Amino acid sequence: MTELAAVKAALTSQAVETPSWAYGNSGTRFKVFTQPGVPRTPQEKLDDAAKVHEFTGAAPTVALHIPWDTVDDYAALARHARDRGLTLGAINSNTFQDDDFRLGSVCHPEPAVRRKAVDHLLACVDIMDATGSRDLKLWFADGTNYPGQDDIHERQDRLAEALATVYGRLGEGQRMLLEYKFFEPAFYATDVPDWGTAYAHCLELGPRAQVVVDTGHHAPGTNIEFIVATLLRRSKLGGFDFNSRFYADDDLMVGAADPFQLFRIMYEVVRGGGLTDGVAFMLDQCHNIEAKIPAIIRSVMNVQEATAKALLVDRHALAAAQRSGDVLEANAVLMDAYNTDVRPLLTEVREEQGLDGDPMGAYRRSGWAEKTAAERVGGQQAGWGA
Ligand code: PSV
Ligand code: MN
Ligand code: MN
Repeated sequence: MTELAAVKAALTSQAVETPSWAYGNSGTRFKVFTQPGVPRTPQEKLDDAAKVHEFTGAAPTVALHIPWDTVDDYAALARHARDRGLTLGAINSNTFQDDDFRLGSVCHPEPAVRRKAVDHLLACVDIMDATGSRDLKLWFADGTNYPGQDDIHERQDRLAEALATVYGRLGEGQRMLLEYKFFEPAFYATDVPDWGTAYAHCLELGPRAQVVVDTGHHAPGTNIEFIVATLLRRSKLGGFDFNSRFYADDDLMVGAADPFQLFRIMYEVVRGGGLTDGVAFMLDQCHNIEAKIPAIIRSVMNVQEATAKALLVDRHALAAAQRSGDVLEANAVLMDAYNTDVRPLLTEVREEQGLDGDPMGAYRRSGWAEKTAAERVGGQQAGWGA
């Protein structure tokens, strides 16, 4: 295979998972804006996700959030997805919207509350069995607001115990992905604040527990690509929650604020073998002021562009420059790839797959936005950012 053919093959096989909650109405803590044509049911969210896949050819799976996407029959929901060329992706648990979880969920001081949280996580694994989902994605809002509020050490023990119970319930081929976030909603001590804490728990659990890197969950200036390289080196990178941020957990379109950072991350993914290693490339975004489906299409394209640039890095030239200590040349090799306009290449890749080379235009021309705006009245809130 020529080098160009290998790059094209890698781009064709890359899949980006879109989140069900990105299709619903969302906002900030100040205001949820409603948009015309927004889905009213989990099924309609899948109908919209199918459009993203139809025009990009690169978004075949959809993550669910429980209980936001509660249905009576999950196997039927999986069939609804399959009928539209999709499969159901990660099941995201939610232990942060119940009064009982005021002081935490799996780290709560009371055993009965911890049990309730663990029962929810086990129910999520039941859902995975019905949907055929591979990944259980865990993000805990647990933490404390004041020094002395609870015992930090003991909260880690409670967390480890809960994770071990759920890990033991995973079926063949299922994984547990543990997400970290440095602050919010807790402000003094978050129980899973960083990749190191998540990594330590995953290491203790076993090979099917891996870390999720949400790109919005770091302090400003954090070198996220270093974290990616470190986790990949130990086969502990389960996936990404992609989004972009200017300040904190902004949940804006991936690659919008800092496309160079996304390129640096994708370079480490390519370098570490993450493109073929089961790493899940998920979006975790909300589109509060922009039209949702085109924003998700744009996000998928942004991931593809960063990946294409990362694949174009001349690894031999880079290694030679690095070995000879040629700092400027090494940097130039990387920047050459970053500064390449990969849009014509991606247009070609799409056309070779029988797709329109311009996914944004193709979606606009499809009339889906007008059709859903006329047909759907009373769209569902995403559940997040309310
Ligand atoms: C938390 O901020 C988070 O990033 C977690 O991934 C959640 O699952 C997601 O937001 C949606 O609540
Ligand atoms: Mn996330
Ligand atoms: Mn987040």
